[in-house]
Amino acid sequence: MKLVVVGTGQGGSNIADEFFALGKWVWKNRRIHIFTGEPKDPDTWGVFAVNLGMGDLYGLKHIPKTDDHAILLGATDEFRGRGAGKVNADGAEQARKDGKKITSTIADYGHVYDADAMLVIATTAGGTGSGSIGVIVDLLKDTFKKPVYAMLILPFENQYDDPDSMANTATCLKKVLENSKADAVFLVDNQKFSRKHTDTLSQINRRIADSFMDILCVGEETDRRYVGEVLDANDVIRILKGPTAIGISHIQVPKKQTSLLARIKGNSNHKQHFAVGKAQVERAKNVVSQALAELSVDCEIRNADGSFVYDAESVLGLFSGPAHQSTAEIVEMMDNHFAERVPGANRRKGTYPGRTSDTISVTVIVSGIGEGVARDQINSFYKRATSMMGTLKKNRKVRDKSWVESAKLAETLPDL
Ligand SMILES: Nc1nc2c(ncn2[C@@H]2O[C@H](COP(=O)(O)OP(=O)(O)OP(=O)(O)O)[C@@H](O)[C@H]2O)c(=O)[nH]1
Ligand SMILES: [Mg+2]
Repeated sequence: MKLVVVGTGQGGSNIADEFFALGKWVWKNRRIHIFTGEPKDPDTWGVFAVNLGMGDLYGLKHIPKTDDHAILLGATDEFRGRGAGKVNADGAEQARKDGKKITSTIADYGHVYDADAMLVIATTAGGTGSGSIGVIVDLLKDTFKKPVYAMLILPFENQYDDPDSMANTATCLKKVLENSKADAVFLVDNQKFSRKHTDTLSQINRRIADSFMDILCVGEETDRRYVGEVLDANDVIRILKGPTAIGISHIQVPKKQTSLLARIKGNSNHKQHFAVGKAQVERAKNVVSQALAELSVDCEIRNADGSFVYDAESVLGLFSGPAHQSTAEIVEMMDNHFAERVPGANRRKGTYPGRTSDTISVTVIVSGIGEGVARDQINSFYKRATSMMGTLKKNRKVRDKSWVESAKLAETLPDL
């Protein structure tokens, strides 16, 4: 699947930069190109960073820091490349004012005609990214008429009591989920991606981008040795709709025994062979369950007895592993597991055999999410923001009033 990627705001641009790094890795190691542009010339790739802050753009490691890929908004306005300072209405306004600059840069340097889809990424808690993403999504949809996906990075738990972060997150979600032309919205919870307190943002960004590796590669694979049950760009595009989560899980498996002794032993003992097959399926089943647990945002419905299911329109699973592990039995197991866990959903499945010799991994995408933890979390952002904004307004009024009282006490003093 070939993408044009646009990161907006600092976090959004950093993640787009990490996608660029991933693109370099898969080109070098797999000879697969996942962006538009000339594969051998990264300066032409369709990956862009949009920002109000010049400083944020200088932090990029891979996206060229030139006018053709780093798009600076508000340069002629009062912002002068300083950022939106957490006011996302300013982020939205500047993206609207500079809309032509955004679309013409992407039209001139994005090779959009080659793209299967466009992905716009932003964090929700800041000003620039959270304000501009909805505007940019709409601009791209209107201009290029391609599938446009948004990726929203939700705040860490320790930001839940910060009024600015909540107001920005809630207004961004409202715009992108309810009032934008995005074909689907990937929800990514920063908290879920930070496994330890010591995790850095760049480690989190890398995990986010890496979740997309196999799903982007599989349809572009041209080496026939690695083509399994094909899952191409259209299979993915057809299921992506509304709120969406992606998850990936890996496990190391023993390399296939190839020594003469091992082969003689294996062939002479069918019982053992059968046991190994069963263990293989069991192991793969754990990876499938783990991929659901590792979704970019929690979205299960938890039952009272501790079990859980998912409410979604579609679910897609991609099994990738050594060729001898990608058996029909394993694919059937994956499909049955999804049928059980995401009842009533449309199911798509594919395999990507042989690209790795000692790792199996499962990528899962759940799209058109309905009831469940994700929706509860979004509702809670809306409620928190509404209540915090109300409290801020009330407190401001009380404070202003108290200063009026102070000014009264000074009334009879001489003016300087
Ligand atoms: N995953 C991830 N999260 C980030 C990153 N940078 C910032 N964040 C988170 O996103 C929130 C918003 O920060 P930024 O992305 O810098 O905000 P911005 O869009 O540039 O907006 P302003 O700086 O307010 O104009 C922060 O509070 C962090 O929680 C990043 O590189 N990766
Ligand atoms: Mg910023």
